[in-house]
Amino acid sequence: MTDTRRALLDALASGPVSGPELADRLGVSRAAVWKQVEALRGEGFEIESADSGYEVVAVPEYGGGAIEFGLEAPFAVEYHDRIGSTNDRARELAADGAENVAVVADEQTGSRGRLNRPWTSPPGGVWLSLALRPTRPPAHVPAFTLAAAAATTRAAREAGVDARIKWPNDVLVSEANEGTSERKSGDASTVGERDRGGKKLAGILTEMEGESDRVSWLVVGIGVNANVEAADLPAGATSLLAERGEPVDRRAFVQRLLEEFHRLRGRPEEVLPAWREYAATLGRRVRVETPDGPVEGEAVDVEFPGALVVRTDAGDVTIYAGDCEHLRPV
Ligand code: BT5
Repeated sequence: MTDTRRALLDALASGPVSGPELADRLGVSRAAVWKQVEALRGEGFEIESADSGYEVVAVPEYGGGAIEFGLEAPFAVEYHDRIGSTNDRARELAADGAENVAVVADEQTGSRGRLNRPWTSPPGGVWLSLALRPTRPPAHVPAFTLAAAAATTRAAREAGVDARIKWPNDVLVSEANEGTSERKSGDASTVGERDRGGKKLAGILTEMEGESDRVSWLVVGIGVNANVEAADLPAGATSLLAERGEPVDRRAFVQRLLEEFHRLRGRPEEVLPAWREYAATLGRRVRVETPDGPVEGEAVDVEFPGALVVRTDAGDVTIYAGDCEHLRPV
């Protein structure tokens, strides 16, 4: 169903096209074409039918069809006004064999971050999960997370927001008072000379199923605080709306994000350079909480598939997973 809609939207995007021609191109009956056109009208598309055929004269502001119309990336979009978690839905679809489906919601009621941390998803955000089936081993999966972070950052920058990436997957906006200390009560082990590195604009949660040499499916969940008031977000968060002072066109934003992600996944050699270009972490003093304990030093590089190299007093340490905090320069 979504595949036919996507094919219909692609055909309509290039100009007026007649019913019989659409039926022919899509390999369905004319009645099926008419039904799909009616469904698009129901979604808010204005479609005129003249002698030259069907013509789209107005596209709805947001929604599945709106994102697919003119999208230069091969994703079908399943849109929900409200859902528990787009990652959960994408996992379901992926387990059923879906590929290149983007589940998008206006609001989530049970969304999560990494390690099952809560993720706040009020209406107006961009809550999006991609169901993918890459022909790569599980060891390469972190590169998809970096690609998603780079794509999100690029889309935010194109929307006029000075976004940067904090390793591995946080998209931040620098705070005007960057570098001021933030003391955390009850955390006596640290000097208190730390900052968050900025306010969090977006986060990414990647989940997968597979065997040691083969990924069966991958879900990349991207949460962007788009048209959300900062007051409706946790402390330390920001939104495109708050940074821009006006709402963003979510349809164009999601299209750019998907197109950029699609471009990067096809060019793995460009992922790290793209990530490095936007990195806020490289060159910074950091403290990373790893499963083996904290590591403190200067973040000097990121290596395939997404490991952070930290220069410590005891030499370089390569970190594959952890929570990273930017420290104030000494
Ligand atoms: C993340 O986790 O940053 C990954 C977030 C992924 C969310 C997307 S939305 C679409 C898809 N569906 C889902 O159910 N999830 C994905 P982590 O690095 O663990 O950060 C979580 C922490 O960020 C929380 O503990 C809060 O402190 C903070 N936080 C929660 N909601 C936030 C928000 N909307 N904006 C900024 N920070 C937030």
